[in-house]
Amino acid sequence: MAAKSKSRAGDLRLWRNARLTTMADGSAGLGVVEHGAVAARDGRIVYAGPESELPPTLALAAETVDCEGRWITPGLIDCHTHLVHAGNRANEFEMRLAGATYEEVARAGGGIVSSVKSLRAASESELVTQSLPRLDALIAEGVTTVEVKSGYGLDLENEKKSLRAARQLGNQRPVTIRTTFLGAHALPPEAKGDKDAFIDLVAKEILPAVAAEGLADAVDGFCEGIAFSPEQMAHVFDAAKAAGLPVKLHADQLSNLHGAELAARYGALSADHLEYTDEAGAAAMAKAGTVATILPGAYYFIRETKKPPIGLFRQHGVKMAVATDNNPGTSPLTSLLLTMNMAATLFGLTVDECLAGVTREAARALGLLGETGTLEAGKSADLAIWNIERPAELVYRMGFNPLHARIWRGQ
Ligand code: DI6
Ligand code: FE
Repeated sequence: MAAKSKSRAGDLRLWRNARLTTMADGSAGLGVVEHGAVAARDGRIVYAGPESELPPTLALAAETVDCEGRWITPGLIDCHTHLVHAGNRANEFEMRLAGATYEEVARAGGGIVSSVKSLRAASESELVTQSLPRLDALIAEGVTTVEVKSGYGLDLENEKKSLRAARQLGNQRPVTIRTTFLGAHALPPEAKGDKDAFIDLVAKEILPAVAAEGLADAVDGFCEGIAFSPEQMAHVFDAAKAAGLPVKLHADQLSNLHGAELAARYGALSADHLEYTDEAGAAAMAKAGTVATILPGAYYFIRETKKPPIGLFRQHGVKMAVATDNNPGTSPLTSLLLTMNMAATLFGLTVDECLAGVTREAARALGLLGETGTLEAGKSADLAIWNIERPAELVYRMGFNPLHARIWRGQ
């Protein structure tokens, strides 16, 4: 008993003499607290606010860190990645530099299907080994939660292998991993062009089996001319619903198939990309509480020219998350800081929107807002401590990492 209470006391940690962006929902802007402190017990925040109002019992923490005026933000969250993949597609990058479009590359047998080949040839442990450096790059910038999608396996065994590899990443590093089943990402070669039959297989066999093994936290799909129709995606979403899993959607990235409205109709956690989304789509998302996940890395990399309708999202009150979309085909990007710069520079997001997009709104897009994404009592003590003078520096710099320390679940 004595030993236990001693170890509990040892789990009380305090970061003081800091400036906070609490990002608390409903607080103005970033929820800035000058002269702030954060206390955590057993990995959970028990206090975040002015140091002058810190309860005296917490001031006696076993371990106190003087932050010397540094800024503390919530640990960053990358809420949309295809981090688990094998090999790379630098060859296609060269083709595109020579003039081919993403759709042309895809139709010529390149694109997602070439990554499917590589992933199927890799073992689970090879996948983990290849993915860890990408995860480490995110972690080095203060990321404490990462969403990882499957979608390069496209059959039961390889989809399960991808999701197990993703879960492994979370065992090997101090980071929260959320997995998303993206079976409806592309048509595998063995489907011989029959999209309906493949979607049937995904909905009736692969998804239920993946769900039964608890390998997925959510279900996603690619709703696009080069991928699957809204009707086909609805079939997958019905299966997700039956399995009790929340849904997300790659929507309106290259054309307007009204994917945003479909996502909203299913109460999706998020709809992602959204370059071609129209006002009806934005209105439907607002009504459903579906987060718009903005992915400027893919927009930049494929040299898209149509920007997502940020003005409409603001006007309708759609919450916006910002993520890397790390993938080998359209966004080989492993910097969430640079992603914020792109969201600001390319799409005109404000500093506050960018920072909310990689913290509170990213948590919301994962259904994790009760758990992380803001500095508030009760949440996981996921913190990033920065060597900056003002929060705007996190968005302003390109390719510079001012992280001082990163805390995940209090450690
Ligand atoms: N949209 C994308 O940008 C990626 N997947 C998707 O649904 C592309 C993935 C790839 O090309 O490998
Ligand atoms: Fe994606």
